[in-house]
Parts: sequence; structure tokens; C-alpha cells
Amino acid sequence: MVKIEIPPEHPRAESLRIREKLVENFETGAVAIAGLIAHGRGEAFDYLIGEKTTEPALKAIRAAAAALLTAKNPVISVNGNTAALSAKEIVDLAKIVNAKVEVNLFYRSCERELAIKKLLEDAGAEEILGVGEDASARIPELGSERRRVDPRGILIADVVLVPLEDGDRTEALVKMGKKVIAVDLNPLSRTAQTASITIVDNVVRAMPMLVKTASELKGESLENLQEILSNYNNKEVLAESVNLILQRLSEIAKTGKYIELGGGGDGI
Ligand code: PTJ
Repeated sequence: MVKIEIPPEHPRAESLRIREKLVENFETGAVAIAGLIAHGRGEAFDYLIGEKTTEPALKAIRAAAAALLTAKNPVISVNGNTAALSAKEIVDLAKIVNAKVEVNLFYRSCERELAIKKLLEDAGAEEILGVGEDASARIPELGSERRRVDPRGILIADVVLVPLEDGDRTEALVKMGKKVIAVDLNPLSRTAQTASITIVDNVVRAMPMLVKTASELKGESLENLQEILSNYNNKEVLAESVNLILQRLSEIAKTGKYIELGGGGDGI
């Protein structure tokens, strides 16, 4: 594969660096080939939300932090794209909210599990569930490889964070009575529509913000955290995200000019 030097002054340098990270991790085996396609779909939706963390996303992040901090058995489910883009934040968040980290893949293979485990270990993870024979339990009524879970992790979890997911498992986990937190740039996806809390944002922005918010809320009383959760309505927050896209598009439609909102002027 040709390795390119990304000129730092390139207007979309950050976006190109993220792509390179995914390509590199595709070559080490962590990212699935379909993960590259999924990222492209994500990028398209990122343009529509303005390539920044929006107000509705911040509300969802706050609720997600409260859900993780009040959970008995929180688990962060990790796939190829998330490990490639957010390994450090996964490890940091797990420490703050005392969550387990479990590898769970749609395109499961032993090589990919090990490549993802390595990425997480290099980022400081000590225990990683769901690798090899450890994924010995099954999620009922789920046909895909995602059904294979660790009996110490997702199977017994009450709150599961599933960045970049496919809809089937989100639905199955919700049916099992679990609270599911999704990070998905597409507010129309089945995952976004089915999750208990949907963060419509890019994982590269949402994960650091979730780490920051969780560490800020960690000192709050159980009562206050529960209040954040009871005041949160996912359908309303999703509708706000869609409305925001509508407003942006109607502004852009007046002039035909893309309105750059991204942090640092680079866009992502
Ligand atoms: O690593 P595996 O084997 O578990 O496979 C992972 C992929 C992502 C290939 C698998 O879960 C998949 O096929 O997912 P989908 O159904 O394509 O859904 C991925 C969703 O994530 C889409 O709705 C994208 O818009 C969204 N997305 C892509 N990149 C990002 C994103 N959301 C947030 N941040 C991103 N960087």
C-alpha cells in the first residue's frame, strides 16, 4: 500500500489522517474491509451535522456518562473501527466508570480479535474480554457473529456502550433489558433509532468528550446522576439532531456555500 505524506496545511488534513489510521489498521488486520466503507458513510453524515459535536450530541454524552456511572456492570464493546480510532479513550473511559472492555465483531476472525486486543493493550488495557474461547455465551435471536459474547461481560451487562454498531445487536441487547449507548453519525440508522441513548457524533470527537464528561460527573451523587437520566429522552434528542441537519441544509441551500463549523478549521 502506498504511504502518503499528509501536508499539514491541507484544508482536510485531519480527515485524511483519520482515513490513514483506518487504512493502516486495515493492513494490520484490526479493521474489516467493510469498516472502510462504513467510515465513508459516517463522513457523509459528518458533513451534514457540520463536523462538530452538536448540542444534542452533548446532551446524549451527558446521559451516557450518567448511565455508565450508575451501572452495576457496564461494558464497552469494541469493534475494528473503534479500536483503530479511539483505543486510548476506550481504556481511559473504562477506568473512570469501572467498565469491562470486550471485543465484539461483526466480521469475526481470530486474527482480527488478536489485532484489536493488541491495539487495546498498547493503549494500556489490562483485561480484554470476548477473545477466542472467552466469547462462549450467545445473545438469543441474533444470527450474526456479534451473537458471541463473553459470559463475564456483555451477557451480564446492564449498560453496554456500542460505538459504530449494526442495528441487529442493538435491538437484541435492548430486548434483553440492557441499556444500550450508541455512537453513530447517522441519526437514521437502525442502531441510532433503537439504542437507549444515541450520540450522533464522530467517535473521534465523542469518545474524548465522553471521557471528560464522565470524569466531571464522577463526583456527583447517585440522585443527581439518576435525575440526568430521567430527564433524558432519546427520541427528542434524535429529532433535534435531524432538525439541526434540516436547518443547516436550508441555510446552505440559500447560498449554495458549505458552512464550515468544524473545530480548528480543518474539518474531520
Ligand atoms: O469490526 P467489525 O467486524 O465489528 O465491523 C464494524 C463495521 C463498522 C464494519 C460494522 O459494524 C458495520 O457494518 O457497521 P454498519 O452497519 O456499516 O454501521 C456503521 C455505522 O457507523 C454507520 O451508520 C455509519 O454512519 C457510522 N459511522 C461510521 N464511521 C463513524 C460512524 N459513526 C461515528 N463515528 C465514525 N467515525
